[in-house]
Amino acid sequence: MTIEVWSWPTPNGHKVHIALEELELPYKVVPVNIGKGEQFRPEFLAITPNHRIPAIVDPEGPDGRRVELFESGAILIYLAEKSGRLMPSDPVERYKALQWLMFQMGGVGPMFGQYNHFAAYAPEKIPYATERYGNEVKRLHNVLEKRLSQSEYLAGKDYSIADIATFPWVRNPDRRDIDLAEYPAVKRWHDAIAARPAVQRGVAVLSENQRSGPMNDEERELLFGKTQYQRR
Ligand SMILES: N[C@@H](CCC(=O)N[C@@H](CS)C(=O)NCC(=O)O)C(=O)O
Repeated sequence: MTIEVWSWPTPNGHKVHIALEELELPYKVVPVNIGKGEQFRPEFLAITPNHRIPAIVDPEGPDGRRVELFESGAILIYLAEKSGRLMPSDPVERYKALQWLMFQMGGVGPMFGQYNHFAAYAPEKIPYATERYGNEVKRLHNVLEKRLSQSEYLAGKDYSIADIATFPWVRNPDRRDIDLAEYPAVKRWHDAIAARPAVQRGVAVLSENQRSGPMNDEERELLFGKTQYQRR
């Protein structure tokens, strides 16, 4: 049975595309153009009240029951458990995989995202904000560097959903003014993951829609203006 992936080519979308490519599970992408406000459509809100991609619908979940899920971390855990792969079998490494997945979801994603916002999208430059989030981006890279200088992958010796969650955020380091040469273990890990054929297929999903250049007024309004904050 085909899993529906409601998504767009952003780091949180890439995570799910990469996992599905690694697992070779049949899936169909339903594009949700977040620059055109498609995240606010009723059919998407019926799956996720948070109106953010990614979300999945698996018509054949546990015991044949339909599963609808949002939050990329929960989706990665679901896919790993469904397939029995991408999660270490060793119980200690399994908790490590969950720990680093939470570190990505609670730290890397939100902090890097805020840095992108203030460095690239804010209409005025606010030095306190760019400095605060820029410092967090560097601190989080230092944490990753420390871990990856002691361990091949984030969870341990095996590639796992923790790596899949983190890779799309570490890719394109220049967007966050990061030079990976300063983080050699992160660079070693990044290059190994970037070379995986499934990762290359995953980041290519919907890539023809990848946004580039400055944000237009419509996108700005949808993502950061009244439409975004309307009560639904
Ligand atoms: N914690 C969520 C974050 C999802 C998220 O922020 N998605 C962004 C794209 S990366 C989005 O859909 N933005 C649309 C909007 O802000 O309206 C997850 O990991 O799934």
